[in-house]
Amino acid sequence: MRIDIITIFPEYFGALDVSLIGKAAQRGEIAFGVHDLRSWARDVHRTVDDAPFGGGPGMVMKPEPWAGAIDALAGAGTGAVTGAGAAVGAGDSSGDQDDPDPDPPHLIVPTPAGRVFDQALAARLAGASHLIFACGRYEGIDARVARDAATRMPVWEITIGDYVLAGGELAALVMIEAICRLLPGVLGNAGSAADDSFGAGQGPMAGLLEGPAYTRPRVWRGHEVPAVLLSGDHAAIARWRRDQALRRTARNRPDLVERLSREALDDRDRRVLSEAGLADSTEDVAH
Ligand code: JDH
Repeated sequence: MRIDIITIFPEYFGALDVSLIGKAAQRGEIAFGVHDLRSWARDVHRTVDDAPFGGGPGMVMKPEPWAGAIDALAGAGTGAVTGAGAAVGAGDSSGDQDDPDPDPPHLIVPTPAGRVFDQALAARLAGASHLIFACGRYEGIDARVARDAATRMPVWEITIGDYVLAGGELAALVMIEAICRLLPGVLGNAGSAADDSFGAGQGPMAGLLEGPAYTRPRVWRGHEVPAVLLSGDHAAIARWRRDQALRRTARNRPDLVERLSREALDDRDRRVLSEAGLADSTEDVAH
């Protein structure tokens, strides 16, 4: 997979050199390109923002530098990255409307006004061969940039959640990590990404949060590991883990409990949930 990122703060993306994603990039499994939007600004001050039409607070990002960046990078899926100001000759058909790219890049625009990012969307985007992240600042990017790009490629306006960040960079990093760990060969532990379905997808724990995990020492600061986990009774361990998952989901994510199908619950599940339902949802982890 190729991932291009357009930003006025390239330094944020130093995080991509680290850990499993950094190693996958070193092995050539993911190709990252981090691009300074100001490279496509034309004036001596390299201006990328302007006052909003219609009035209001703050500044809006000007469309022209974004168009320059997106046009240059959208042709980069298979061949060389086209730099700012590179000539587009008469023989270059990359911009022709009657010659659509069979595997175009997907443009991802982090924005508080987007659809909410989730694991299903991460999995879909992990199937693309080229992603371009457009990381805005200020009050966001002139709306015509996404509208214009959508005539040539899929455009996704996405938020990572209901809180307000100062720009799209951290949202892009969150999405990139969630997407890249799904790519074959990126994870050190080959089973971990597939195991996600244990919680979110198929299987006995579908739709539930994970319960607690423990490792050595068996007693730490006076807190003991639950005895059932040391019992060697695999059926009892599975049932205990399910109880814990149900209790934690009832407490932290009542919206997920609502979505559980009736058939997915046995009598004991229902009893565990109704007892958990009596708990005060403001109780903390110690209760
Ligand atoms: C991209 C600029 C800053 C701040 C206007 C919006 C009141 C608009 N989950 C997420 N939170 N924030 C972002 C995000 C923020 C961004 C950009 C992504 C580009 N900004 C910005 C405030 C506004 N504001 C909220 N309303 C309730 C008006 C942009 C994000 C993601 N993904």
